[in-house]
Amino acid sequence: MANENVQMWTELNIDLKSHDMLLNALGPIFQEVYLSQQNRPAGMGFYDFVVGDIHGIRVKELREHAKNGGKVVATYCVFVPEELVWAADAIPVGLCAGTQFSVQIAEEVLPRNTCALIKSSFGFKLGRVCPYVQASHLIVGETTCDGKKKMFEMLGQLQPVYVMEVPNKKTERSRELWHGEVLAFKDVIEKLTGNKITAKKLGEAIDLVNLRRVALQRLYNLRKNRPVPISGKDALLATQVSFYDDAKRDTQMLNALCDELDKRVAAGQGVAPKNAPRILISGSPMAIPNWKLHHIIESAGAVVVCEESCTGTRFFSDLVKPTENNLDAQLKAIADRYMNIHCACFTPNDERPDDVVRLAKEYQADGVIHYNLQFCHTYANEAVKMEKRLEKEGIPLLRIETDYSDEDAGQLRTRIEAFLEMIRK
Ligand code: BJ8
Repeated sequence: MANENVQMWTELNIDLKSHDMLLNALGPIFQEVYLSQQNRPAGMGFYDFVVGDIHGIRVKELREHAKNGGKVVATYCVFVPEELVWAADAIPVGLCAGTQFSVQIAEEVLPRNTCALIKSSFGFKLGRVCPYVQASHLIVGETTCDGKKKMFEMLGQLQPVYVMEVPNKKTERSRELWHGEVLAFKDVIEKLTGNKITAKKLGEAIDLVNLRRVALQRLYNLRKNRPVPISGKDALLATQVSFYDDAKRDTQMLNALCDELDKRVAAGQGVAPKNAPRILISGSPMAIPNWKLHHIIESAGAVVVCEESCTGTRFFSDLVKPTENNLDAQLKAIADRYMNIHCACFTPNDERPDDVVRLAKEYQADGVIHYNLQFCHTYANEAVKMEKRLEKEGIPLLRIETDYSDEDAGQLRTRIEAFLEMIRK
């Protein structure tokens, strides 16, 4: 198996030496963060297995698909409508961008004062250490923030890139622009794959992705219980894997995990004591293997019950509304659904603090930790607004700005412990 993988990575032009270093670093981190947890649901075994062979089995499936003439489309943002990719018999893959390892590679080219997510994304390509990037026929970017826009220009010199224009406002005119972008994306995917997207195929793809969203909603709803039946770390991992696993299998595995959690809830069984502080995290997405903040919070005796982020509720809260079997109506429903993602790239974006207040109540959160990556101006600015809004609501908030390195771990631990102490009183 290991030899098979090496051969596959060689064919994908992976830098084997660097890649070995990356995988060798991941193992001990996963052991410390995940496998050391007590009382985990048995259903997490699937996710442990996925991470254990993170660049193996799934990449092999993508390669098989490509050998049979299929295409692989890589994305970085939840704004890219994956339904259109599935409908053309291509496979979408949400690329990870959560490791300091690739940040260091990217810093040879990108300005240091760029957010870690952008640097990590670019470093994976520049260093040829990610088989998912290498196996993709097209990378789809978006104009959500300036750093990403400019990074995609450089990425386009190394691999085919297409950029969708995400508007910055939520006006009627912006919605029309976005609708046009969705139509243009359909043409791009049809041209890439040589397959026509029909109403039948798109209807099936909408159902496929909606079912996965419903399964994730189910998982998150279970976290509203006290005691909470699954750790924040495990729920985060299950969400992260949903970005690149096969959607049908992923839905099955999520539902199997939820069946088990239902039983835990019925038996009053939790992963933390009933009175453990419950934390809602709000802010930038956390791509694999970015588990830093969850690990610090949960090691300090609290439990993360919800993430208001694109690796959390923004990924699955809204479904594409069912329409008649008509392509125009389906494309409009897709455009409408995606415009409901309250990313900080929008101005104004008052819906996001509204969401956080609502979620904090629904999940019985004792406090909110606002998380933004260093050098991300949109989320850093929204943190100021969020702080004022939550103060009015009487919900404690801690603002954290960090990156992927471990340099500030000690300082973060001290601040988080002090915050938890304050909440406990
Ligand atoms: S829809 S949150 S996934 S853009 S952290 S790269 S904003 S400088 S990630 Fe995002 Fe789509 Fe929005 Fe969600 Fe720029 Fe900020 Fe970095 Fe960011």
